[in-house]
Parts: sequence; C-alpha cells; structure tokens
Amino acid sequence: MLSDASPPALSRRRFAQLAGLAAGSLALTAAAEAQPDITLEIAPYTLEASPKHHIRTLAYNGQVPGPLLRMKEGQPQTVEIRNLTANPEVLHWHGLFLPSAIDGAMEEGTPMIAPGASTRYTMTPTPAGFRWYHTHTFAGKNLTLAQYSGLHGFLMVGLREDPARYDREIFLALHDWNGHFMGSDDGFMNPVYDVCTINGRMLGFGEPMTVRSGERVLVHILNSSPTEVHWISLSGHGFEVIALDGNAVPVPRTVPMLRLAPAERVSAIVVCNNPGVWVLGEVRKHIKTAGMGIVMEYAGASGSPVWQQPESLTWSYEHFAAPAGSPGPPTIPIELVFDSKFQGHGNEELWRINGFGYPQNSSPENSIRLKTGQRYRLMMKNRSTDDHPMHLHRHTFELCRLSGGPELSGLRKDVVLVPAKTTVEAEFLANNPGKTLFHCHQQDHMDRGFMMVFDYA
Ligand SMILES: [Cu+2]
Repeated sequence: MLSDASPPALSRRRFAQLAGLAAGSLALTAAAEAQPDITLEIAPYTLEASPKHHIRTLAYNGQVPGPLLRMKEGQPQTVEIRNLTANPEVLHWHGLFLPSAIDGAMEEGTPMIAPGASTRYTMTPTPAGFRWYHTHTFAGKNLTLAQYSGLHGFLMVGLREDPARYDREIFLALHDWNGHFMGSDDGFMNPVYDVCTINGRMLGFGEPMTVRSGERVLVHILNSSPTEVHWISLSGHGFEVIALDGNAVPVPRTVPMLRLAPAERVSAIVVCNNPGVWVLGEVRKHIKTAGMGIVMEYAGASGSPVWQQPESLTWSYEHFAAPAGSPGPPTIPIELVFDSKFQGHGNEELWRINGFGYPQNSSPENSIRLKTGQRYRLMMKNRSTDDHPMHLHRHTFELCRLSGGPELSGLRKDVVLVPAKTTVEAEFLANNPGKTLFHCHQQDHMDRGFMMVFDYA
C-alpha cells in the first residue's frame, strides 16, 4: 500500500481539487503540463576533441554525439525538438518506418523547424535495431553545417525480448571535423579533414572503454562522417559481426576489421580474451593520427595502449549473406544510373540520377511512382569514378547482387556502398506509402543534386 505522503497519493489529492474545475480546463491544463518522452535541443556547442582542438559546432542537448535514445519497438514516443540555432533545422530518424511528415526530410514534406521554434509529435518506432538520428539540412560550401556538425546521435529500438548474449554494450560514433575543399587530381573538389574522433574525442583524450577478461562486449559502431568511408580494427581482437545497419545478418562471422560507409552501422561482439591495453582505431595511419581511435582497457591491465597495424584493407558484405534461396515474389526493376557532370576545374560536379539532378529527376514527368504492396529491385548503376553510400528512407532493402556477383539473400540494410563503375541490386517492399527520399549520404553529393524522391501512386 502507498502511504498518504507518497507522490501518487498527493497527485490524487491534487486531482480531487482540480476536479472541481470545469472538465474542459482540466484537460487543457493536463495537456500543457504533459512532458514529452524525449526532448532534443539543437544549439551551438564547442566540442573539445582534445585540449588543443576546440571545435565550434552544433549539438543535441550539449553533447557529441547526442544522447543515446532507447525506445521499445511499437511503443509510441512523444518527441519535442527545439531549434536554438540561427538556421532552420530538421531531424531525420534514420532506419525507421515513419510517415513522411515526421521522417525528417524537407524533400518528403517534413516541415523545417524555424530558428527559435520547436516542434512536437508522437512517433511509433519500428523496426527494432540499431538506428540513429541526425540533421538533414543543406551545407553547400559551409563545411561546419548539416552533417559536418555534431548533429547526430544513437537510437536503439529494443525488442521486447533481447536474444543476444553479451555482458556489456558500447556505442561508438566515427566523425570527421574541420573540413575544407581540396582539388583532387581529376580536377574535382572534395572535402578533407584535420580532426577525426570517436564519440567526439581524439585518440588518447576520451574515456577508455573498460572491459573485463572473459566478457562478451557488444560494440555498436556508427559512421556519422559527413563524407568519409572508415576502416576500423581493434588490436588483439576480431569482430564477430552480428548485425549490419541494425538488422541481424544471416551468417555472423568474425572478421579482422570493419568497413563503414557514411551512415552505415555495424554491431559486433568482441570476445575479451586477450588482456591488455589496446587501441580500436582507423586502419589507415593518417586518419588514426588525426585522432580516430579509442583505448580499450582490461580491468587491472596497465601500460601504453598497443596498436597493431594491419597490412591491408579487407571487407565484404557477401561474407555475412546467405546464398539466394528459391526465387522470391516477382519484382519490378527500377533502373537508377548515377553519373556526374563536370562543372569546370575548381568546381564541384553536379550529381545526377538518370540524367538529372534533384529536383528535376523528381518532377511529375520524370519521377518514379511506387505501388503499395509491390516489390521492387533497385538496379543502382554507378557510372562515376567515386563510391557512393546510397540510402533509402522509410524502408529497409535487401542486398541481392553486388558488382556482378552471385544472388544473395538475408542482408537487410538501409545504406549500401555502391562502388565506382559497378552495379548493385537491392530489393524492397513498397509498404510505407508517402514521399520517400533516396540519396547519396555524402553531404557534398546530396547538396549537389544526388537525391531523388519516390512517390506512391
Ligand atoms: Cu555520393
């Protein structure tokens, strides 16, 4: 039994007082006082990547990455987002199946949040898995805005029952900072960076990951970089990859390193059976030297962190896929040809899908319309000399064929890196009517036309 002095009893008494008021005004009072489940405040922030590296940026709730949000699948959440910056903002829930009005892309019709304004809505998170949230704004030539900023955070949508076996869960976000455009040999301008971090800190300046011998640690890694693919290894250990983009893989496998394109996530078990003080970091020396690393320390171990330099870069999505089974339901192919139009030396190229940049490629004459209930195969033909991390909003796709290889099944993702001069095929079921954005996740490419909006007929 609750005692009379407990808060619920007090609120019952308060309710009895309020009950004397008109029913209408009581309802209004209750609505005004209701607290959202989650409040995210977008504001300027100075990140201390190291004592010598202070970065003026934007952040959610005064931290980089933003707060780790945990939601239960299918349980509605009221979210309030406050924009305390000088520019309009919009927050995208990456990997969720949400209505276009709250998915978080203005191209889909989500309203922008004006400077000084806030928005509040209720969302029902699904599917379960490792998702994330980030800004979906335009940066153009200002390499401090949009995804170049600190506006990203982890979202874990939990299953009602979690079957995974692990002792500890660690979230890591990879990011690149202080970008500037530099001309490459082919005359194109690309962003390059001076500072690289994991969870907002350069190697040696963050809290180490602390583990105990014998533990199984589930590491969730997000590449929140605006433009860069990253390669990660953990000295003295392998990664048993169990999920890609938050979705369990059919063939879990232990690999020596991970490759993450922008917006990709990898969830992997690390078996802690090699006591010591180790470095988890970018495999390429110059990126690790710029700060992309974090120390992993066993309880009771001491000494300088040890880094073992891998000799080569290895990664393949196919390792985690199942062979194709019997032919699935009929699909309709959608051909998407990627190329770029040179705009002269020292300029950024214009990116095109099927001959046009956004928004021309999504005009009523050119747009691709989906039919609810139909399965489609995206035939992504990359005619350019760059690799592109392609992201489909509001849906999950299944990788079916990579660069002319065999048919695959079971790899469900929302981002896939399409290598230069190859074709990647991925299928999805059109089961979430509403405007749906498909784009390259590299900020400079999206800003230069590499987007398309699918609409449902
Ligand atoms: Cu791209």
